[in-house]
Amino acid sequence: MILIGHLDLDAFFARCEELRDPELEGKPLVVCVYTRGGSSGAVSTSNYEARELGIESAMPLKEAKARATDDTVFLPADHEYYSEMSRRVLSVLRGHSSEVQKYSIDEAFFRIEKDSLRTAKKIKADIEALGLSASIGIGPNKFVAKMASEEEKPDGLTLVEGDEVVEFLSGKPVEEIHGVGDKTAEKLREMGLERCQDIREANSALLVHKLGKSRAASLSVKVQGKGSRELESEDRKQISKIVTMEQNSSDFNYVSKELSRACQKLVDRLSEENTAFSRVGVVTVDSGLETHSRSRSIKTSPPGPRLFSEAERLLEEMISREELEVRRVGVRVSGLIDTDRQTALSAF
Ligand code: TTP
Ligand code: MG
Repeated sequence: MILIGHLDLDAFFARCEELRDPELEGKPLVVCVYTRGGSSGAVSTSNYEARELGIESAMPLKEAKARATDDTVFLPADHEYYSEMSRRVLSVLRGHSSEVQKYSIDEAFFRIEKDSLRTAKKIKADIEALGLSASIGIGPNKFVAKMASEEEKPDGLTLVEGDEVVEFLSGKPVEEIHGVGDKTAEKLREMGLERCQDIREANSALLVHKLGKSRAASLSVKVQGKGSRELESEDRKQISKIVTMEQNSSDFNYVSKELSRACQKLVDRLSEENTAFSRVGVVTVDSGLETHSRSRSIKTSPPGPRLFSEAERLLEEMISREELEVRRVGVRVSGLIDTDRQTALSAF
């Protein structure tokens, strides 16, 4: 029986810093992204000692400083170093699995063909040898695996399969469902649906009415423990560029201008890498931090000039249909093909 594993590194950026400077170990440590020349910023992540002080990801630096003790250490984030560590972790996974999907800088899904617990233990040991620590969840699909990796953090290993799946999900609060943002969670709560089980038992016509067809469908698949198990491997990978707007907006012209900026950046990168594509998508993150996306296949080449017009069309459909208040907007291409038609691309 094929299972899916989900790996999430523990306190990743903070652990990397402790590894580089073992003197930090045992002290509260806060990794930050500074803005305005260092006078303000936000917490990127904190180690478990700092979390005990209540210092958490995305907290304004000012608030973190107010909670800090004298021995708390603040460090700037070093993405290049973390990316290198992330690559090493992926290569460990590839040594144990035939199919690996990188999901974020510190997360990946992987296919497990047999001996799931033994395989996961070996992966954890190899990651420990790198000086890092990971939590692994294993389930029949990506959604259950991801929920399971959260279960015993840090250094966790949780296997959920067969009859246990529905019960494992039943009591989980709707906010914890991966892919459910603040707004959807609020709508679900308004409907009196607080846990996965409530969604499973809810009237499906009412769910569709409140959430729209596609969101209701994907949610009900998830809570039944029947999510997708398909991993997006390297050859189906996508490239995206997403920008944060200066202000949230539901004005098509304003958002479209930002989208054009994202498209230009993407075209530059595609041009550098001599890559064409056959599918265009638009991604938005709304003011409730929920992600929306829409995509369409196109005839390949010359892709550059058509990217923005296609993306703009998708954006228009998205904004008019869902009345979005957009915070971030981006463009994504997939179905990537190597090409030497650099001139066509840079003609954008
Ligand atoms: P997470 O996996 O969410 O956090 P974590 O690995 O630090 O802690 P946990 O043990 O709970 O998994 O995110 C991975 C990294 O992404 C994290 O180390 C820092 C970065 N990050 C940010 O920069 N900002 C954020 O708001 C979050 C949530 C993460
Ligand atoms: Mg993590």
